[in-house]
Amino acid sequence: MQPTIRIAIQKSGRLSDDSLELIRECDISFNRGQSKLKSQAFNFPIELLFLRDDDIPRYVADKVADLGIVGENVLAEEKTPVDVVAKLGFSKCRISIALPKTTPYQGIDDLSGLNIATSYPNILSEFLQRSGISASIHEISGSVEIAPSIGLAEAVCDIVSSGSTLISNGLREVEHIFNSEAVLIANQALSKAKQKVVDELVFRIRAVLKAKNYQYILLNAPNDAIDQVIELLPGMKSPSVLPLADEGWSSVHSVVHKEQFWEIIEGLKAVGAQGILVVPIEKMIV
Ligand code: PRT
Ligand code: ZN
Repeated sequence: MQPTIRIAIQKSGRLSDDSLELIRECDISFNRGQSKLKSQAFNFPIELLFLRDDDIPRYVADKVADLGIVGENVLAEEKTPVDVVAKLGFSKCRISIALPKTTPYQGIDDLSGLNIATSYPNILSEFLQRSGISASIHEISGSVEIAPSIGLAEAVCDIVSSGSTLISNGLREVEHIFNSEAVLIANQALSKAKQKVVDELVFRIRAVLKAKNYQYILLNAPNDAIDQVIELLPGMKSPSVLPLADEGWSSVHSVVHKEQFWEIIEGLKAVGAQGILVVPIEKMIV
């Protein structure tokens, strides 16, 4: 019998919805009561544990959970010994240093001697060391953005996503020091049996994540344009070409990367493709 693995997920916050959605997209079903601390999946040997995000790396390192989903910022700050199994592509943000917009800034040397407020003292101190800058770090646990206006610090180092929090506090981003997104982490000493279940889950996650970047495309094209169509549509291996009942025409099926999509469509129209259908892909195994 397969052992049940445990995955730690943020109880409520910016990582929660996307983490749960990813598990559901892997066709794993579970009930989540509002105040529940754990939930057992019905159709996969996994239990979900709902925790504060900052506690997740420690719980995984201590084997209370086998896996966890957490931001790279938390991981880099805590330096907990866990394995990063996969980048998950959501909760993207950066850690930046910001100054009051009235403070002149020519370059990184202007940070020398400043008092910088942050909840990320380790990430900040590594950056300062790397850059050869000597500055004071004032660690605070929240509302970092108000530190300059209340006279607590001359600069801040905090998470930025849209940048609107900085702007509304009269601050300006001057150095972008760390990039983060949600990652799947694992305990470093999983048993063979648990590793097998983890591998099964990771296989599903990769298939779901890969599919998010691609779309399936179907179109009709005159036979004399097929070579040009194929050149435009690389596909996973090469496109499928099927004859249409209408003589002289074929149907072409392929997969295109979302980033190249509109460019490719223009090319396809130009060589005579018609009836172009584009459908989302749920899972992609290559
Ligand atoms: O309660 P718990 O401890 O579990 O949650 P939390 O409050 O510590 O974390 P939460 O839910 O706010 O964030 C969880 C993770 O989401 C973070 O560790 C990051 O990896 C990621 N993330 C992505 C963000 C943001 N975007 C983000 N914008 N975390 C925080 N912010 C905050 C930031 O601190 C600042 O106050 O949003 C503000 C800036 O946002 P913009 O859009 O105005 O720039
Ligand atoms: Zn937290």
